[in-house]
Amino acid sequence: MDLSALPADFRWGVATSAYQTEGAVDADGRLSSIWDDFCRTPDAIDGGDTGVEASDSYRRWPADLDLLQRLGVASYRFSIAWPRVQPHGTGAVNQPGLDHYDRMVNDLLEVGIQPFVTLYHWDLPSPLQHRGGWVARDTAYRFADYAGLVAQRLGDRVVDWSTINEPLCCAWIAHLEGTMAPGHRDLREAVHASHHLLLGHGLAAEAVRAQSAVKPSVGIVLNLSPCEPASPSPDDLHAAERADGHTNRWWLDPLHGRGYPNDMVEVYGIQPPVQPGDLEAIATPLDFVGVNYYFRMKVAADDTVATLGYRAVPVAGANTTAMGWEIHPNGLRDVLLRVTKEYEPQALYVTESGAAFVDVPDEQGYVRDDDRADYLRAHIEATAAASADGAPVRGFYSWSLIDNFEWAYGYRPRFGLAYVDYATQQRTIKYSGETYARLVREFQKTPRRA
Ligand code: IFM
Repeated sequence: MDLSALPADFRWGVATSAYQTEGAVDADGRLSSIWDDFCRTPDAIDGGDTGVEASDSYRRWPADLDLLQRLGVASYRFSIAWPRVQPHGTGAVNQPGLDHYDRMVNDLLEVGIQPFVTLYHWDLPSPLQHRGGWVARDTAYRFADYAGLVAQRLGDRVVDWSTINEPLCCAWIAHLEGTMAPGHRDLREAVHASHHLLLGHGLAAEAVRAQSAVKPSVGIVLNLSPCEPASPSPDDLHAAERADGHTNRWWLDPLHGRGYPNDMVEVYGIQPPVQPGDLEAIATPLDFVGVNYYFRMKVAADDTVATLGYRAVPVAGANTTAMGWEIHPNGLRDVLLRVTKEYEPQALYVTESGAAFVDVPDEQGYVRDDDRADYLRAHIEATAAASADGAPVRGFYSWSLIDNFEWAYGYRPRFGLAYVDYATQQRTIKYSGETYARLVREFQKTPRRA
């Protein structure tokens, strides 16, 4: 594998999020989040699964730290649970909740692993949802307050911060498609939520900068997909532009000072509720853009689909993961180069790349997941290819450290580099995890350009 284009200080990491892994939903003063509520909604989650236990990471942090060390990664991207730190979403810090993350940061630094903190990975405190959630402008201000409180405590040691993970999911999937918390289906709500998420990002980024004792590197994490027409017909070409607007440009444009794309405002027929100063706040300079990449989209025009007028079509003959997502590593190269060319970011991180496959553990709990190892290698190669062509990509985070709660899909899809036996919560590094550890070791041994 040719990784020579990657910089010498390229950062190898793994990622998780709080609600997907922690469990312990009542511990140390934590209160409910919208995902706890959504999991109680009949038929919302496959198999009626919930995050009540998840991978028990809140209590098993030492075991997860041990895995991180065995993988030899330089950085751990994890999220902080807002409902642990500020259980009501406002007011004073719940110290025991924040103490947990303080300990994690210290433990990571002690073994030479850089913490990469995500402030919001979807677990909005329920009391804020009762006041309108992200549809309400006030939530953006509450998010900035929370971000400032966390930075006040951790910002003397944490350098890398991402504000929001995948605003696309929080706005479109959670408020338009209705399959993520809070499970609404309302275009106006979705557009308003999208604006308040971006505003929350901008205000929170400034709060982190104001409260950190060491100079922070602050960015946002977007799930981006190349959007390609299913055929060369003009209708499909326009459909692909709309898909790109909805998936990529709606986020990238305002974050880079270009405001919301007019073509999409027209498609939605709804103006985002922009107030004076908002677009400037949203366009606060980004130290990096985090890219989560899972699949490309092929789209065909379809008048029967409300508002957007397109549908995703399967790619003939494509290999797919257990999620049914096409395996297309070149799409990662494409999105990294596209962001580089059109938005000129300071730095890029691949903040998530990974795949669910059907894992069959042997008697010792070991999973020989060649499919996931191949996937990993191919996406790392695509990252190196983007770097060779000029993308300022500084790190790669595999999703995920361990198997965890895959939202509405429950526990069936497994993305981990380590297998979790949910009956015992025992972790066993899979073949893909060993492959990643080997690759990281080899990379560190090979001399490279500075
Ligand atoms: O598990 C999710 C994660 O929470 C956000 N990015 C995509 C992953 C796989 O679906």
